[in-house]
Amino acid sequence: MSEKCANQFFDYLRNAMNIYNQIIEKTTSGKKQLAVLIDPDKPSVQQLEEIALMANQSAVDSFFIGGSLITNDNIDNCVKILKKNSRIPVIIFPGNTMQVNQNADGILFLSLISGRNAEMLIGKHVIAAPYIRQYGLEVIPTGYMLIESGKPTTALYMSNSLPIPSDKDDIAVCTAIAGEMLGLKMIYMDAGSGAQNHISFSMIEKVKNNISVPLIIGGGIRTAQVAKDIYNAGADMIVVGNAIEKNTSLIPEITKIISCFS
Ligand code: 1GP
Repeated sequence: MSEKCANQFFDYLRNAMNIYNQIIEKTTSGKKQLAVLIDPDKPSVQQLEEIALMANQSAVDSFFIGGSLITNDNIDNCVKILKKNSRIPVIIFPGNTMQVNQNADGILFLSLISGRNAEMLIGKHVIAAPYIRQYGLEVIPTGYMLIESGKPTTALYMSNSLPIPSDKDDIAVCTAIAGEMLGLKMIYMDAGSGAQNHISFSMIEKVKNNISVPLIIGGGIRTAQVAKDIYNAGADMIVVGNAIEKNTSLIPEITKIISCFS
């Protein structure tokens, strides 16, 4: 095979297998998705290996890794352990520019469209862009919306932004529509890690009915029943962190529910 043909073949494979294409393919075929959120500060090597094993057995769709405030320099180590123990895509879910990691598969290029903090809308992105390009990470431009969830979360405090009030479905809908119009490829509505209340079913349903890009829902999802209700409301993907850290058997419980949708 000539070098040109080989390059074309690898480009084809890269495009065919990229993370976003897989998310779109699953979303359009109605397959619900689960992302397991790893806070790099928390798990031991043994816990990470256990989560990876459980995720492999249950066909989890993605690992998200990152956090609004990280106090240990452990993200690279976590990415490497996940990559060593699993073929599930590892996607950076960055709380700030320091979390960009060259060993991950992709990055949610989050613009905090619910807030009016210019740094979170575009400022951090300017700083991170050359590194992300250099690392060759797959970039998934994502409209990130923080929703009020009972008490202030770390995400809210660290982002220095106001959340969308939990009962203002119209604001959420208009924000998501604007995000899609700006060209963002996914909408991620987050009640924040450890949220007291998850996002309301009515808000999820209304946003889903008004956008065509995949809808991700996270924050405060603690049981398989709530996961099921959130999928029913219209989420294409849910993100679960804290509850899985406490109880890894929630992974197969949720993927069992997903199999009922397929
Ligand atoms: C937070 O949506 C994620 O950004 C997950 O939240 O840790 O509450 O599951 P939890």
